[in-house]
Amino acid sequence: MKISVVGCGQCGGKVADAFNQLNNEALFYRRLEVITDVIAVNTDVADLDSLTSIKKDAGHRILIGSRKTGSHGVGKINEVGAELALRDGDKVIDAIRSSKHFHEADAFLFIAGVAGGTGSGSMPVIADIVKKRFKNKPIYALVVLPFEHEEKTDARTVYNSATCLKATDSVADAVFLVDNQRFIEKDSSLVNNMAAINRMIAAPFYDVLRAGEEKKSKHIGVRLLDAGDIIQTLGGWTVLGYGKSPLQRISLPFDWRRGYRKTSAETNRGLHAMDEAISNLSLQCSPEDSTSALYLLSAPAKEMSMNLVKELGEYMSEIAPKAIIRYGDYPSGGSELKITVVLSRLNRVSKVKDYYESMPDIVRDHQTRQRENDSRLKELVNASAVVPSLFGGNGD
Ligand SMILES: Nc1nc2c(ncn2[C@@H]2O[C@H](COP(=O)(O)OP(=O)(O)OP(=O)(O)O)[C@@H](O)[C@H]2O)c(=O)[nH]1
Ligand SMILES: [Mg+2]
Repeated sequence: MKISVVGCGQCGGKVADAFNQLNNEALFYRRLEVITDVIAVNTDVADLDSLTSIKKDAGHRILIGSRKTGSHGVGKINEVGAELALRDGDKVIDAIRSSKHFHEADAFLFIAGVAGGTGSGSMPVIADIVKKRFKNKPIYALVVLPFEHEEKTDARTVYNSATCLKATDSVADAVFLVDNQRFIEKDSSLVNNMAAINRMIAAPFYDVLRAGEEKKSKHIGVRLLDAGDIIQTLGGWTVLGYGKSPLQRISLPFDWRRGYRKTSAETNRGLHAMDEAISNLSLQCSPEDSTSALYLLSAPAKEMSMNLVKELGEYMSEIAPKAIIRYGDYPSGGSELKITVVLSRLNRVSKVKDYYESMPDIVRDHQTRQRENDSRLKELVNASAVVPSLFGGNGD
């Protein structure tokens, strides 16, 4: 499946940059591409300059609202991000239209961090403009949720997250939820390594897209996961997980047919990788709440038997009993068995619900603070009434 990627704001741009790097690598090593173009949109010129692999021209790094922000960002006010996107959205449409391979894209992927100002405000607005202009391509969004410490220290973080999530859900055909906090819970060394996190976000997604685009027969699976499967699976709130198991080679001379021992070792490897994928979901949620799911098994061809595929299918339907399950196998090289799981059409996502439910308190607190602030300022102005003015005075 081929996609056109648009990253908004710093986070969106950086994750889009990671997608672009993966695409360059796939082109170099495998002569295949799944991304037709990658565009970054920002109000902050320094953020655009810090990207490493996205093409440098004004059609790939698009600055919006520079007159209003002086090219320095919107400082977390996502309403301003939305307003500027509405005004300058045509720049993105022009860039998409002039992209050479755009007609090959099966869908759009919009990316943003929900907690900032530019990406959070502009991404849903740009996605909406693009949706109206290119009606026949599905719109997917990948949204990055903030770290816990960001939520705790600043109410604006939660405000931006809730408003962005609501707007994105109303525009996108599917919303991939990625929780930054999950990455540092698994590996604290990632705290200061955003580039590594971004690659971990993009890589499994890229694998799922790539499996159906392979051209060499040795990389084409028995059950190819193509654009149709992915589009049919995706809808509404969606999470993605990734797991792997090392392959221990059994190279006994008489191992010419699949004996019981090998089969069970192979199955255990598969189930282990699937367990890891489920416990590594991009946002904590219950697989039972998914009504549409897919998994991609990738390993060297000789490590993937029909029995393994069958066992994984049965296991997946135990984990997500209400879901229609699609799958694919992807014969790839390497010394690992990898499984990527997508759980879609989730009907319960407590993290999103928590954001929404905390809004009344946030708005009330904000209004109270605003009133307090206004009344204190008024007291100061009143007190200043007895102080002579330096402007337009009579000079005596
Ligand atoms: N995973 C990941 N998260 C990021 C990255 N950069 C920022 N974030 C997260 O994104 C949120 C902040 O959004 P940014 O994208 O920096 O903000 P912006 O859209 O540029 O908006 P303004 O700077 O306010 O104009 C926070 O929750 C950060 O933790 C990144 O490269 N990767
Ligand atoms: Mg920024």
